[in-house]
Amino acid sequence: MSQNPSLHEFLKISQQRMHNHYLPKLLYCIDQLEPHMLWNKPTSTTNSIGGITLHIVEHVNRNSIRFAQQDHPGFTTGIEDHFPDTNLSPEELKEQVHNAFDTFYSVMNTLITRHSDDIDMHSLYHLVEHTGYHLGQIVDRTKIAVNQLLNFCQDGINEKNLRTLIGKRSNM
Ligand code: NI
Repeated sequence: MSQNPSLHEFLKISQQRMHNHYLPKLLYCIDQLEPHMLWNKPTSTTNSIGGITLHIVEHVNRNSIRFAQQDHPGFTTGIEDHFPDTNLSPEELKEQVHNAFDTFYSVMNTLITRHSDDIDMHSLYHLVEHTGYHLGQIVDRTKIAVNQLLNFCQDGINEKNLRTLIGKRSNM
């Protein structure tokens, strides 16, 4: 079976954007913060950076499970209120992030090599968009907390490099 070329490229873009853009930015933000800053809430109705991170992790994990098992029945509860305050150490939090993003990367690899056209693009598009949305919150909060700019583009995390990476891998 051969995969629709556009679908194949969409899988690759999603995989690499998650792993080479969002993952390093998220880890970088966690590294900038003092441990207590991760769980600090600016107001009583605002989520902590750690809580938002675990919200992202849960969404990534759920998608990995569903993309790995096409007949998965789905989850009965949503994650819209899932912003747990666990007071994990930065190392423990980063380990959860690493595990979630690494698993997602390998699940995408399986889908790419399986050459199936039966992919839930709605969920994949939502996952990438949702991760970017909440990562934006975390980046903004981190900038305010440490009172400095975070120069991702200058450090090589930019669209040009991502395109180059995807182009190279696609030709392999
Ligand atoms: Ni959300």
